[in-house]
Amino acid sequence: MSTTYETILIETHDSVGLVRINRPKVRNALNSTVLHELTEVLEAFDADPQVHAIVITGDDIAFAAGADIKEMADATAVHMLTRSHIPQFDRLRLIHKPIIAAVSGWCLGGGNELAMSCDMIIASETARFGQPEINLGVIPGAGGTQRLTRAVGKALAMEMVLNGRTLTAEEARQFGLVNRVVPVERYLDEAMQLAGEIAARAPLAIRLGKEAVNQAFESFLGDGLADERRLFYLLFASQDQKEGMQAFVEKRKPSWKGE
Ligand code: CO8
Repeated sequence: MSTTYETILIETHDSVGLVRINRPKVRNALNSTVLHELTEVLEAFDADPQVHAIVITGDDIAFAAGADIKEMADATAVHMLTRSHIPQFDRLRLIHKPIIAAVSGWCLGGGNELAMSCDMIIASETARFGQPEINLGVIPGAGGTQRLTRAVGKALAMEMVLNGRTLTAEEARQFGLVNRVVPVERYLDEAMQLAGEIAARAPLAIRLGKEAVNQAFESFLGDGLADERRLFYLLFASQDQKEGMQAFVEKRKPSWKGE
């Protein structure tokens, strides 16, 4: 992994990898360089045995105000089809380790799609969520119509996609888009703490638990139930399952090996 990037900053804190989108002058708009660098770092964290969970954040003013409109404004349909950076989102879907979005300020368009591609969202009280693409004469293009609808339901998703309605952090929590809302001074610490707690748990169960919950989003119920059962059975081939259940029986803390 290269240590310096043009548009993001990376750190590791114990077993948590942290990525900050770093284009504050343009409200962290996601140009092709951000998406390329972000994907590269997430894949590197995914492959790093020292990292067990990942946090993505922006800054207090913006998580990300969407795709970079200036980069896209003159694109043709053929350009978008053949050279768009949206397929990077498909690579994000393949990350095995849990990813938490720590969101403050604007979380719009592709920024909201990025946050929703993460596994959980911790929001500051100042966070604002929306899919304002309709104001630009387009629609969400990186999963917004699908993930938003599954998260908040059809009626509200329609209002957001067709009328550009934005949600306050508290509304987003009530509608199930975000896990919790905390003061702006705390959102990153809160996300790092949650990531740290998850990172200390049994790695194989975390990986398969993420896969199983995502199946609920990405398959019909019957397929999801069958997949969940298969993954559940599979964990009984791990030492961590033996250790976890034995530790419970012996009333002691388990020691996870990731094997
Ligand atoms: N793209 C490019 N530049 C941006 C963007 C953006 N999305 N958002 C803000 N900026 C720039 C502004 O142009 C401005 O630049 P400059 O200083 O050079 O004029 C600077 O950031 C500051 O912006 P504002 O002065 O407008 O700041 P405000 O605090 O007044 O407003 C807002 C902040 C509300 C975020 C406002 O900037 C805004 O509405 N931005 C556009 C939001 C938007 O429409 N997002 C959707 C974009 S389309 C999209 O995401 C499609 C997704 C499909 C695929 C996704 C792939 C990643």
